[in-house]
Amino acid sequence: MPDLFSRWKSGLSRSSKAAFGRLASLFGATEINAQTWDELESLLIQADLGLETTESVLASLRNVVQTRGITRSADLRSLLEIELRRRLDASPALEFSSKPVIILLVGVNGSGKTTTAAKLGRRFTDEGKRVLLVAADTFRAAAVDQLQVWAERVGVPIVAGQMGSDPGAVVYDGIQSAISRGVDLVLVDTAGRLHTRYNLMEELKKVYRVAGKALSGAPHAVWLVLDATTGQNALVQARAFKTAVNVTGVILAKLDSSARGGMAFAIQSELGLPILFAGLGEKAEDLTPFDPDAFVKGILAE
Ligand SMILES: Nc1nc2c(ncn2[C@@H]2O[C@H](COP(=O)(O)OP(=O)(O)O)[C@@H](O)[C@H]2O)c(=O)[nH]1
Ligand SMILES: [Mg+2]
Repeated sequence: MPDLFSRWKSGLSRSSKAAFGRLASLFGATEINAQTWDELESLLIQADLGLETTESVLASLRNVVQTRGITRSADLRSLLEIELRRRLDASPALEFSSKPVIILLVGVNGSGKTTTAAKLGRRFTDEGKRVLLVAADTFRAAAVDQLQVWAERVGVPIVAGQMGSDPGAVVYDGIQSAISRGVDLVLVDTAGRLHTRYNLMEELKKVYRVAGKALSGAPHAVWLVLDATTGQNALVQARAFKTAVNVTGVILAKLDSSARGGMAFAIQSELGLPILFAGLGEKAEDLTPFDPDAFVKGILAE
C-alpha cells in the first residue's frame, strides 16, 4: 500500500509539472502584487482547473489576503492548499447493500474503461468480494478479447458477448449469471460511445434499462471513466454522459500521464460528481481510491 501511494505521489508530481510545479516560484519571498495574481490565474487555468473554478479560487484568496492583511506571496501557498482542498469532497464510501451490485463503466473510446474494469475486478476480489466481469462492448471483437485477457490475468470470471451481438442481451445474461452464481459485484464494460453520436447514446440508455429489467434497482452505479490527459474536453464528454444515463461517479484514468490534474476540481465543481478512483498506470494494481488530501498535497508539492 505505501508503495502504491508513493507511486501515486510521483505520478502527481509529474502531472503537476506543467503548471502546478511552477507555482513554487510564484510563492517566493516577494510581495503580493498585481503580477502575482495574474500569474496565479494563468497557472491555474493551465493546470486545467477551468475558468469558473479558477475565478472562484482567486476571489476567495483575494478576500482572505485582504481581510487578514497578508502581504507576502510565500503565505499564499497554504491558503491555496486550503482553497483547493475545500473544493473537493471526500469520496463517498462505496456501499454494497444489495447483492449482486451492478456497476456500469461508461466513457468514450480509449478513455480507459476496459483497463479500469480489470483493475476494479482485481481490487474488489482482493477485498474478498466475488466479482464478475461482463464484456458488453460487442462493437469490436478486439474489445471482448482484451477484457478476456485481463480477466484471466486478474483471475476474475467473465461473461462475454459475441462480436456484433446485442450489448443489452449480454448485460442481461451477465446479470442472470451473477444472480445464479451468487456473485457480489458485477462490473460491466460498455462500448466507447462517441458522445456526439445520438444513436450510440441511445444504445447506452438501452443497456441501462435492460440492466434494470434483469434485476430491479440495477444498475446500482454508473461510473464514468475519463482520460485525465484530455483536460477540459473531458468535461464536455461528462455532460453528455450525464444527460444520457445517471452517472454516479467519476474515475480519473491516466492521471500518471496527465499534465492537467486540475481537471479534478472542474469535475467536482461543474458536474457535482465525486471522483472515486484514480488510474495511475497500465497495470492491474495501478488504481487507487481518490484521496483529496493527498491529491492536493501532491499537486502543490515542490
Ligand atoms: N498510463 C496509463 N494508461 C492507461 C490507464 N488506463 C488505461 N490506460 C491505457 O489507455 C489505453 C486505452 O485503455 P482501454 O482500457 O482500452 O480504454 P477503453 O477504450 O475505454 O476501454 C490502453 O493502452 C491502456 O493501457 C492509466 O491509468 N494510466
Ligand atoms: Mg474498452
